[in-house]
Amino acid sequence: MAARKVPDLPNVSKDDLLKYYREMLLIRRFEEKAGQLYGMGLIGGFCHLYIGQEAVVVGLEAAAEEGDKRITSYRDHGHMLACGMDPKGVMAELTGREGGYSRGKGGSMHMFSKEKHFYGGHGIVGAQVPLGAGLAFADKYQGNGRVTFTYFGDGAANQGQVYETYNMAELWDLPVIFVIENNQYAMGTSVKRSTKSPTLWQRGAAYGIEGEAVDGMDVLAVKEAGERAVAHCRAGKGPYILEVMTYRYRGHSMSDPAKYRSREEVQKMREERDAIEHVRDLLMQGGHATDEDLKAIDKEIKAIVNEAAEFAKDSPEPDPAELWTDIYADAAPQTA
Ligand SMILES: Cc1ncc(C[n+]2csc(CCOP(=O)(O)OP(=O)(O)O)c2C)c(N)n1
Ligand SMILES: [Mg+2]
Repeated sequence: MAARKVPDLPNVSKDDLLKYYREMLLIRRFEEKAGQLYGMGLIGGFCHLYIGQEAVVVGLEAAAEEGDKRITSYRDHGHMLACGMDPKGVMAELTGREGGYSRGKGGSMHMFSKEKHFYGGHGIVGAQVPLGAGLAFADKYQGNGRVTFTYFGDGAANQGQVYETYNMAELWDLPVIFVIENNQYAMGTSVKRSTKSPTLWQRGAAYGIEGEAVDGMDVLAVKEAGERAVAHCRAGKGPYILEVMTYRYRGHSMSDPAKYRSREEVQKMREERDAIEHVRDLLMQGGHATDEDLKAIDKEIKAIVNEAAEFAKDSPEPDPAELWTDIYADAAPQTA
């Protein structure tokens, strides 16, 4: 039997809406906990939180199918959770423990999951863009019908390698979705200070690539745009660009003093545009969930996150002998 539809929202069922709520909340609570652990000295190095941008990955994952791939930058915890990676393994990696996805040797920016088709976590701005096109090249070569979500930021969108990649991706009709997460800032530089062109997605037109801008604080709008992009790629029409307009509430990384924007600006986005609050309103106003129901979900999510943090704290640090493992890949089998 088809799931019950939410009135005035013909394209979404109550169950889907609750699913998106839960998934976005998991990312937010996970990131809040990561921020706490960082403050306690349990996470070292860089740590870039995704708080504020949750609707981007949750909306796009809702448009993806099993086997589709994703690759992103260093701001990657949300992408990992949204594609179903285990919060315990992610948190243990953040804290540099043996139970982490890279056995504690990669940290926040270097985690991968072959099972979930998550290809990192890349610290060099823009580096993942040609790699994403390479993944799509492999899929096209194998004719397996898969698409690759290649995420990058507004700052990365000013890099030359992005445009070299656009050219090749369109030339070869690669099934790659270029997702520009426009969160308005590249470290302390606002988009307004770094570029005069009003939109980033339209730059694809120079290479013949179609695309669109989408409201990244609205998970339903992101999902819909994602479905258009996926359909375009799976139909063999080549790449597609989604410029997702979003906002990060926290600093660039944990060491950002955030002097380049006002508290009021951040506060206004949180109060007026928050993606989780938006879905909460839809559920409450549609009469699909009570305050109690949503509190119970929050409790459940907090328990998952606490369990992940406990797992991370209890997991041992990697054995020193591990310094010499996983450095080189095994040689690929040679074919005649
Ligand atoms: C090639 C390179 N140049 C500079 C840096 C330093 N750096 C790290 S993140 C960043 C800003 C990127 O901003 P954006 O692409 O908008 O992504 P966001 O952090 O907003 O997610 C810079 C300049 C880097 N890591 N790599
Ligand atoms: Mg940015």
